[in-house]
Amino acid sequence: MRLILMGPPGAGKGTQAQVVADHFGIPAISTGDIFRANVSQGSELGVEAQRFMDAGEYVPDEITNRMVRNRIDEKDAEPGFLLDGYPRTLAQVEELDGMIKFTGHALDAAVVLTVDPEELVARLLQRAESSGRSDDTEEVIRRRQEVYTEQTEPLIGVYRDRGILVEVDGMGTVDEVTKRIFEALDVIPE
Ligand code: B4P
Repeated sequence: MRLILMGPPGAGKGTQAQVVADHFGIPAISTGDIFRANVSQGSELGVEAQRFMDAGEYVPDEITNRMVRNRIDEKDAEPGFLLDGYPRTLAQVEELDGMIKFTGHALDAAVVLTVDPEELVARLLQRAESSGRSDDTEEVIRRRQEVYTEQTEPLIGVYRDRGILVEVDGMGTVDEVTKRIFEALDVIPE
């Protein structure tokens, strides 16, 4: 099972990724989490990534692609994986195509969570109260939304054209959204 989970900042990707991945017995690979882990370790990658994340910009494709390639090469990802927050640009789509082709498999589905814009900001501002995330300020949240609209929204059409897009309503409680994701993926064999 090879899945990607997409959606604007605050749509619930990170929240849903682990539950879905656990269900299928595959690792949830979150580019945001890997970047944040590197930032807290003070690694070279973390230092490089932090200035982009703090500004609400995407980390350059070259850095992100290399990081995902290394992660997917790990043994636990052999049976499959769920990518949370990757790909986010057309260049990343192409890179992922290459990685998946190399495994001799195909991408099973691209799940996109849709949430009203006002709800997205409300969720992230609420998270800001406890997360300590430097990119959860109102100004940076707005910039993250713009970047998503410019660079990531076009990817929805790409996966729709390939016939693997699964659109899920991300409004409502976490459990309601999880249930909808499983219903939508029900057609895909485990
Ligand atoms: P991410 O960590 O992916 O940040 P995100 O888009 O905000 O998603 P996240 O998973 O954290 O939030 P979620 O929607 O689950 O990326 C952070 C940064 O890393 C990017 O801005 C970029 O700089 C960099 N980056 C990451 N991937 C990259 C890539 N591929 N290329 C380049 N750069 C990259 O949840 C948000 C909040 O909503 C949470 O508090 C959650 O509890 C809450 N929530 C979730 N579901 C809810 C529900 N149903 N009801 C109420 N609240 C809910």
